[in-house]
Amino acid sequence: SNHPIRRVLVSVYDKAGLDVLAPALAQAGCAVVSTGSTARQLSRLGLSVQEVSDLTGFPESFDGKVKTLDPHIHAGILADRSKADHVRQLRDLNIEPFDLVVVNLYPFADTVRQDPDDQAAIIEKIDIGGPSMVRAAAKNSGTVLVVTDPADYPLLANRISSGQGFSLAERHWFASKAFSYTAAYEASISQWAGNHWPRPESLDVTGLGSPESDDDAQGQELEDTGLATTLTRSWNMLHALRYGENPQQSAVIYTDPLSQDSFAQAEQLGGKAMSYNNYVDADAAWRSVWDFAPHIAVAVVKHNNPCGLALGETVAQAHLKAHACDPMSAYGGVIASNSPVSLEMAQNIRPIFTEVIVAPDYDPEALSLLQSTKTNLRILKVRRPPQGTVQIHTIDGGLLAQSMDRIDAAGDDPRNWTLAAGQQVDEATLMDLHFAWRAIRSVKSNAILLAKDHAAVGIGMGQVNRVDSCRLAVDRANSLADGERRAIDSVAASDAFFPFADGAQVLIDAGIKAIVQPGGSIRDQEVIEAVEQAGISMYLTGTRHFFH
Ligand code: 93A
Repeated sequence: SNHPIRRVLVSVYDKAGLDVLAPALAQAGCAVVSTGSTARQLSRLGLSVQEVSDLTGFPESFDGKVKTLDPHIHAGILADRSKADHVRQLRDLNIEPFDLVVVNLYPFADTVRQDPDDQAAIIEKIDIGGPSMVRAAAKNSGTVLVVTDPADYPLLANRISSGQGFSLAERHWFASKAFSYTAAYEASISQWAGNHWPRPESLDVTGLGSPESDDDAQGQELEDTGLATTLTRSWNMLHALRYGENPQQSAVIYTDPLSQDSFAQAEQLGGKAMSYNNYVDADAAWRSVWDFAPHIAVAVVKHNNPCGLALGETVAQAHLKAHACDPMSAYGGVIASNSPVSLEMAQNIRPIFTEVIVAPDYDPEALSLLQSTKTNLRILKVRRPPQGTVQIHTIDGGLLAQSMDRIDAAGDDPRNWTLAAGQQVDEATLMDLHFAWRAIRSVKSNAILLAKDHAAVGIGMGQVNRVDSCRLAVDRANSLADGERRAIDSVAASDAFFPFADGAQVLIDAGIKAIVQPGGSIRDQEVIEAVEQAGISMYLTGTRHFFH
């Protein structure tokens, strides 16, 4: 079933590798048909080619928008030579079939990345003729070979020169690759269009939601987050990772072809290759520090949870305060900063075993210190704050998608908090409550965070009841080597309401001075009474920040 490759159609935007292909085609004496600038390039490489316009008798027209959209091309790709009837039609119509189609498409995603708002330029890069040829050739892979990836040219050239051709199974594999290529291409276009062309008021239809859902407002809100378009998103495989969460799991990292300078596209300036867990933890840390911008914030994250989080006058100070929260857990952690890393901070990190550091930039002396003294430390530079708007969670046979939780709800602004118990606190205490409330967003539920001077001092996370999270937070705050009881006079934040007074009582007994929590439990009154009785203050936000 190895068809000899005699007649070839080449139309490529990316001319890379044609120098590998042209000599093989020439040597094998293939008849080559090609579009404008591809034909010119192949001629320069010493190959004689027939211009598509010569074959079709129709000029490349409308700025090249109509080049290969012609039966002389498509009949030549689609005719099934295993059918006598098709062979007869080819002869009657005087059309010669193609054995090989080599195409790559206009660079749509690259053009979006260059300027997502240059609509005219982007639309110009929606390739029509290219995908048509690729899909036609892939559909007819029973007889036609389609090649869309310049990385495959060396193999292709080799088989052509040796006269070996390709087996049916091989043609099928290339066809499958080609379908993935056009599918990803369409997905990029759909994603861009979905983000840029929202449904106007004049069209009274909701693209999302079940037929029985009459909640138009919610549907519109979901569309506005880009959720619907995210579901059609194509991803670029960046590379395979050594393994997944555990060595027996395989793993790959993908990036969004339309975004740039994102965390997934971090520039690595030193250290070993990033692992799956490194990516998970560093992403969590990176996201948490940006909840505090424009203030300087540093987070230390372990197993997707902060074990330290603090603001500082300087980045070095913020790091020292974050590290001091739980120095034992910080061992082998990930450090994220929302401000450039200074030499002083780098000097402080030097003795601490750290897996990853991620920051928008590094002072040159800081970078060279880290690079020269901590050769295993993965040093990541990420140019832009987190851009993500949608979170996806797979379930068996499906997936859940939701808009990203941010610190921008009404209840995240202290001016909208309700004082439910005790006196209004002073300005400094209120600022600590505000800090604790922002910090709790990053902590896995059930989450309790104690804070002092814009720094976490005790974090209880991931427990299956809130009382244990309270105990853990207090215990961490009070278990420093020097015996200081940091829970005393700290403030506490809870990511969701207290279902009973018992958790709050643990905090009260530890000597905290104020609590911020969403409220909304049917037993709020019990909690309020316990707090009243202790003579401390409690604010209700009305917003919760579960993070599972
Ligand atoms: O504008 S198009 O959608 N119209 C076409 O008929 C057509 N045929 C091929 N774009 C078309 N192509 C694309 O042109 C190919 O996919 C390829 O990317 C590019 C090659 O053109 P040139 O050889 O002039 O560089």
